[in-house]
Formats: sequence, structure tokens, C-alpha cells
Amino acid sequence: MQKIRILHTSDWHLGKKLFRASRMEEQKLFLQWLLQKILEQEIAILLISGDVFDSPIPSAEAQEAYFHFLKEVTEQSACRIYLISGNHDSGRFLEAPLPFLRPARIEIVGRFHPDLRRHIFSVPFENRKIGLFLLPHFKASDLLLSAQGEFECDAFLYEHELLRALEIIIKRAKDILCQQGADFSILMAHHLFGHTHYAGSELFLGLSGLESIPTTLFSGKFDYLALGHLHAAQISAEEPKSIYPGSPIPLHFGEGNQKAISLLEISSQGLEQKWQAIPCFRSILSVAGKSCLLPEKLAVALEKSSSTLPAFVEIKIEGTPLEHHDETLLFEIAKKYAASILKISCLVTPADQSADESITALHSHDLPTSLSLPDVFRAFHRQKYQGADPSSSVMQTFLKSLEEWSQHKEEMPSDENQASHPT
Ligand SMILES: [Mn+2]
Repeated sequence: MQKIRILHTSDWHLGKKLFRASRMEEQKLFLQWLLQKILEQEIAILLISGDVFDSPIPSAEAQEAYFHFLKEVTEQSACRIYLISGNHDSGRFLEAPLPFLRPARIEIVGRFHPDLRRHIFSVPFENRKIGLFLLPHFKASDLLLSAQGEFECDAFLYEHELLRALEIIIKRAKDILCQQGADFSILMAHHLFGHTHYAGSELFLGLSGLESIPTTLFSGKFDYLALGHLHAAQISAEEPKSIYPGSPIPLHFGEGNQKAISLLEISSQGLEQKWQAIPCFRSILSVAGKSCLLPEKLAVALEKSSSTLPAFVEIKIEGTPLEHHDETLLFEIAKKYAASILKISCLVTPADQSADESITALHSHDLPTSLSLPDVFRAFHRQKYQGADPSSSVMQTFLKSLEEWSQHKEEMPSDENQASHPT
């Protein structure tokens, strides 16, 4: 039997910016690289586990890059593409072009459909059949409504009730896959599964009501969990093999520059999973130190970094702030390497930090819910910018946006899809 090769990737966040800097250049380089991998390795299936776009209404440039990629892959190879929505995507938006995409061997599940069969696909290969269960980013109500009829749910908000609903759905999906004769089953989902760690650029998935889904629910039913949401590549469980390939480019400062995709090889010997490193198209560097040491540190970091495109840099000053001429010097050094400094911030010393209890409290994830939105914003600003309160102009902008958003919310139809929710 010939090997069946499947590539799994997620969290492209096409159109994402780092402060004001566009990331499209490196995102396009990644898509070109991925196309080459698909052609070279004769990939049979490409799995994309959500957060294709950074926004529910992506820019024209982001859409162009996406459609261009889909066209190149399906025209130049026999690869089939399966895609689900993530918490950043609009499921409806992703599904809209399906009448054109489906004949080109591209399937997209952007929303939870009452008919589970719309989430299930089986792909025949010689004497094998690969079964796919595509579970897009979901809300608690999706699970409960879908599992209705098989259980009485009194306590809607309890996590174990949601898990029970999910268990029912998984069992149904598996039954359909068995009826269709699948002998290798893959679940694709955008959520937290098993033991995981954050890269720092993910958004909270509050809408589903589930903190993390135990991978044991899938043991003996699925052979591979193709996961999305976390931006650092990781294995969240071995049984079944549960993989987060992470984002293909670092989306934040402090996130590692080493990124990967997951390759699955299915043969008569069973399943083999391998990582394939993505080249660093643009280094994202964080340089921290005392003002006097920063120029040297920056020069060393830029000298060492090697990426196709010039680096993006964040400067963190420890202790006394930069003098104007120091700042000019840093920009001159960056210019020498064609790099861009996108952020300069002052770090608070541990002594200052313990003095301010409000900041310390914010390091915990448990934000007091009694805070008003402006208070939450103030607290967020302090946490993000080393204890600094937002300036009055930033605060005014926030309040204005808040007002616009509340007006917009009132005007919005209530059945808008989940991606338009501010979380
Ligand atoms: Mn994401």
C-alpha cells in the first residue's frame, strides 16, 4: 500500500498586524512555501484547523492571498483541502464561496449544522478510507441543541453537561464514520483539548463554556486530533495523537520564531506523525536591558537573526528611561539592518510592582467581574504597559469606541454568527 500523506496546519491569521505593521509579506511567503511542500510530498489532504483569517471581515489583500493559495493547490495537485472556522473567523463568510470551492475538492465547515452528516467526510484511498469529522469553533448552545433528544439537560451551564452533550455528538459522528466504512478517523477542531500551553497571542474561548476538553473522550474512536487555537506547536496528548501545529508565523513579541506544520503518514504500518519546520520569514525580536546596554544588545540580536525579511523589534528598557539621543541611536542601528522598531516600553522593577497591588492582582486570570468596562480597560492597559495608566486621549478613544460598539450592537440582528461577538 502506498503511503497517504496528510498535512495539518492552523491559525494562519491572514491579515493580522503587529502594532501597525502588516504581516502579509511573510504570510504570503508561508503560503508559497506550503504550496511547494504539498507538491513535493504529494500531499493527499490538507487540514486547516481554523483562524484562517484574523478578522471575521478580512481585508481584500488577505482574501486574495487565501483564494490564490486555494486555486494554486487545487490546480497544481490532486490535494483535497478541509477547513473549519476558528474563533477569529466568520463561519458564514468562510462557507459562502462553497458552491465554487466544493467542485475544486475543497470542503469548509464554518458553523455547527444540526445535521451531523454535514460535518463528516470520507476520502477513499486504494483500499483505505480516511474519515473526517470537522468540528468548527462552537458555542455551548450548539452542543446542547445538537445532543437534544438523547439526554435531559436541566443544568445548562454545568461543564459536565456540556461534556456529556459533546460525548453524544462524538459517538454519533463515529457511528456515521463506521457506517461509511472509515478505517482511519480524524477529528478536526478549534478548541482547547488536553494539556496545553499558550503562546500568548490567543483569545479566550469563553463562548463554548468548556475550559478544556479531555482527549480521553476520543480514545478508541479517533486516530488523530487535528487541533487549532493554540499558537505554539505542541502535542497535547499521545492517545489519540492530538496535535496543535500552532501559527505558521510568530504573531506576538516573545513568541518563538520556530514554527512548524504537522505531517501524517498513514501506511500499512499504521500512523506516523512528524514535524516539518517552517523557515523563519521574518524574525520577531524582543530586546531588553538597561538603557546604556541596549544599543549593543540590539546590534548583537540583529546580527544573529537571519530571516528572509528584515526583523521587527520590541525594545524593553529596564530602569531609567531612554534619553533622546539613545533612542536615535537605537533607530540608527535598526536602520542599518533594515529592521523596524515597533514598540519601546519601560519595564517596572519588581520593587515598584509589589507596591502596586492592583497590578499584582491582574497577573491572575481571574478579573473581578464587578468592574465596569472602562475599569477593565484601565486594568488591561496597566498589565500590558508595565503599570502605566492609559493617557486621557487613549481613554477618550476607548470610551468613544465603546459607545460606537454599543450602538452597533443594538442595531445588529440577534442571529449574527459567533465571530461577531467581541470576545
Ligand atoms: Mn488563533
